[in-house]
Amino acid sequence: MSNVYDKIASRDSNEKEFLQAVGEVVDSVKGVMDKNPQYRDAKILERIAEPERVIMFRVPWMDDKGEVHVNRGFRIEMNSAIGPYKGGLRFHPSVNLSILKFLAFEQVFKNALTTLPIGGGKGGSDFDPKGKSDAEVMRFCQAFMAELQRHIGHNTDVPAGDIGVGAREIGFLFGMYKKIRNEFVGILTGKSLNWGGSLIRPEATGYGSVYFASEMLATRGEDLKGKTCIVSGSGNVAQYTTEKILELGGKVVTLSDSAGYIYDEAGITTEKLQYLMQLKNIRRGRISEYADKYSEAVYTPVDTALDHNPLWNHKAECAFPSATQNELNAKDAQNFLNNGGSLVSEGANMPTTPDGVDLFLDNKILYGPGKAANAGGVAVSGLEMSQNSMRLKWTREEVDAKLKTIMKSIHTACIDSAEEYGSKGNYVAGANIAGFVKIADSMLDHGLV
Ligand code: NDP
Ligand code: 2IT
Repeated sequence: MSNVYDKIASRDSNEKEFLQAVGEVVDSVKGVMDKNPQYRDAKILERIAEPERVIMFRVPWMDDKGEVHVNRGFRIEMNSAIGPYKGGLRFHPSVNLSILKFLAFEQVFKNALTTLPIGGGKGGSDFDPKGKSDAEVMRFCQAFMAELQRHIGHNTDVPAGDIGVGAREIGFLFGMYKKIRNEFVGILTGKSLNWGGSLIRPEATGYGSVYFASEMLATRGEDLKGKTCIVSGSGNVAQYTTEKILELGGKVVTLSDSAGYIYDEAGITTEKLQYLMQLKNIRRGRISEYADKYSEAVYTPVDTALDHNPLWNHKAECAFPSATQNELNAKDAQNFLNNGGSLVSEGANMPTTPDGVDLFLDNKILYGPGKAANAGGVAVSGLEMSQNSMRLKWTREEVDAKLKTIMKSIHTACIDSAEEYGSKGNYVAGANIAGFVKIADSMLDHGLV
């Protein structure tokens, strides 16, 4: 690849996911760098790929039996050129520096695309909330915030949820911040409605991903009505992606978790989705239970011996990967294409491996990369911050309308930037270029800091 990439790769050689995310952007912006020597002179790419600050800390907590545990906490403050650091917290045993740096790096570009004044960051812990009691989760969140509170602030860094961090965790984290600091401010988004949350924030990532898909389809005179869709995951993003697809007349036939997936050929109905939400959000159960409840659905457990995931090998026009990074590889992409698949909208961050992305681009299907397609979540987080600052609340309709407008403008920015740099119809190039130029110009304005 390029000189810049080689330098980053040799310095962070053990950070596989981070290098994957950086490599894609470096590739996309080559033409921009050639046309704009000022970016090269100011070493903008090198600076964007280096976090402004990385905070790592010990999180000691006690389980219900009185045993002490030590987890590792992180906050990556990646880039503040266009606003306070903004991005989620992930609690998952796989969390490490590479994963959080890739997420923080992508967040910088995503946030720039939202049109809102938010910089990029990400954080989390290798803590696994699965199988823990509410009291254990609370003690962990309190221990995590006891340190994180020193580093965040409503004008500095505003975390939110991600995998393993939902309304329950945000509540415990907020409570601890408020107690330690004795101030009630919008230092987190994804808050509950009673105490500063925004309407539509829980729905925003899933709804936004479907709005982005609708925008892509509209370029070909199509819509979602009657289309069969594969959705992966069964958490926040997957649930509201499914809800919006159903509302727009599409059919969803799959959902998954880390243990396996269900295929429901008849289609997931509103009633079945209600059951799923109860199952996942209240009972915290497994997706296999969906097939126990609805006998028409088939459950397939994960088979690690396979070189592909059979989830992506069902006949469908549209796919909405909404679980995690690198969940869809080249074999899966080929299976999806062989079955007539023509649209992918990524609710998850970086769910497709680079060779899978190449296949989608080579076949010229409608492929919306995560940093564009899933930006609705952080966009409504930005709107939550605005409402907190005003100490006012917009209605559901107002927030939804703003979300739609933002997704439309992200789509337009992708199309326009791709075309300007000779990659017509390539949303990956478009998203990376549009985000990059905005951040790069802001960094130039600020001088060498
Ligand atoms: P949740 O924790 O609500 O749900 C995550 C879902 O993905 C669960 O079904 C989970 O299964 C599955 N999953 C997680 N890790 C793995 C894994 N290693 N292999 C297979 N399945 C896995 O998280 P969200 O729905 O919030 O996040 C999903 C994706 O969307 C992530 O990539 C996240 O970064 C991205 N995203 C989220 C946003 C948000 O606003 N929440 C905004 C933009 C992007 P299990 O329960 O078995 O772990
Ligand atoms: O990946 C993401 O954009 C998120 N997890 C949401 C971040 C946010 O600040 O709302």
